[in-house]
Formats: sequence, C-alpha cells, structure tokens
Amino acid sequence: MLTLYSGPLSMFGAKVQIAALEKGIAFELVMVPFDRDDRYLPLHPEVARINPKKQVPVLIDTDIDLAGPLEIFDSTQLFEYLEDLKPEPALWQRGVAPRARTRQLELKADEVFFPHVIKLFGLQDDMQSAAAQAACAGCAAFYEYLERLLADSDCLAGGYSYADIAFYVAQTYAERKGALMTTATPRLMAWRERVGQRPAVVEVIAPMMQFLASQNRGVPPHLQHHLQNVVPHRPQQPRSTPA
Ligand SMILES: N[C@@H](CCC(=O)N[C@@H](CS)C(=O)NCC(=O)O)C(=O)O
Repeated sequence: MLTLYSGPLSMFGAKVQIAALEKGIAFELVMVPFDRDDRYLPLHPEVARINPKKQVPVLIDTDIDLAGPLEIFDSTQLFEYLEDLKPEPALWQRGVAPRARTRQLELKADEVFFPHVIKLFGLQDDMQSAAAQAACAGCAAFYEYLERLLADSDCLAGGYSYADIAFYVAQTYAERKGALMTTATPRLMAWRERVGQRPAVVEVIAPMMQFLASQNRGVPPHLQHHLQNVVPHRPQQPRSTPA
C-alpha cells in the first residue's frame, strides 16, 4: 500500500499525485495540516519523522519487502520511484539523451522557473517593484524558452512526461501570483490547454482550485471552470436518536 503525504496547496505534492494517477498506481492521500498563512504547522508526525527537511511530499510504501516499509521524500525522487514501480506508461523519455533532456526540463521547472514564482509570493502587495518586475520577466523568458521547444512537439520533451507535469503545476502558481502566460507564447498556451484537460491533471487541480475558492483566494481565470458544479460543503447535522 502506498501512502502519499501532501498538502491542499502543495505544488510538489500535486506533481506526484498527477504522476501516480497517470500511471494508474493506487495510493492513499493524506493531506497534512496547512494553515491560512500557508504554513505546514503543526507538522504531521510522519512528515517530521521521515523528511529531515520537514517538507511534503513524503511517500510510504508498505508493500516493499525491506526490513520495514520504504519511506522516501522529494517530488523528483518520488517520480523516479513511480517510474521504477510501474514503467508503463513511461513518463521519462526513452533513450539516454532524451531521458537526460527530460530530467533537465523537469529540474528547470522546479529550480529555474519556480524560484521566480517564490519571489512573487512575498511581493503581492508590491507588484510594481523592481524585484517583482524582475521575477515576472524571469518567468516570461522561461515561457519563451518553452515556446521554442514546442515548435516541433506537442509536449515539452517529445512525448508527455514528468517535465510537462512539473511545469504545468508550477505555472499554475505563477499564474496565481501574477506571472501571466500570454498570447506572446501561443504554442505554450495551447500546450497548457491540452495538459489541463488530462483526467489525472483535472483530478488534482480541481480540488486545489476549490480549496482556494473556499478560502476566498483567487483562482486564475483559465482554471475557474473547476469551480462549476461544486456542491457547497454543509456540516452534517447530528442524527437524532430514535425514540
Ligand atoms: N524539492 C522538494 C520541495 C518540497 C517543498 O518545498 N514542499 C513544500 C510544500 S509544496 C513544503 O513542504 N514546505 C514547507 C516548508 O518548507 O517548511 C520536492 O520536490 O519535494
């Protein structure tokens, strides 16, 4: 049995959820405590125990025949594990060079693109500042780089891959924080539309957007369709004891 610890707005956790769904790997999802200031406190005891960095996502696999269950963390490491566990459908490209290139793109989504977005988290009240403008320019340059990659392919690295999953999720956060994708990168806009329609992506991104809306926080326009037909949560009335 696989158990994935994530958070309701965890972009790194969302990557792993999507990948497991794409592969048809069953898992139990545990949403750890997450407060209105976006802090993961109090830390879930399993996350604190397993990950010295105290971050989600964390994965436990009790089906593995080791001395005890397998306990691992870090979204990219979890991608590798899922791929080994269930090679089909392959989400790294086949062949040494294409695979290395896909891994680079997945890393760039997390560690080159997303740091610009993280800068914007603290600048939401000051989007005209030089720092915010530089972060938005960094995102725009990355969008242009991906636009060039999409000239010969429908996906970022040839076929659909972990690179598409990682960048799709990171871009959702960029959009929320004001680094908007525009018609300056039409192929990338069309790519986002295609990826956003995948059932595995919908299954993860829809509840995330519904969580944001439930907290009166902004949902990017291109994701607002996930808020339609949501049944409002009504606390259950205690059942009266039959007389
Ligand atoms: N490189 C890690 C990053 C994990 C990460 O930053 N997780 C966030 C949630 S999306 C977290 O747990 N933050 C809480 C903290 O850093 O204290 C990965 O890919 O899993």
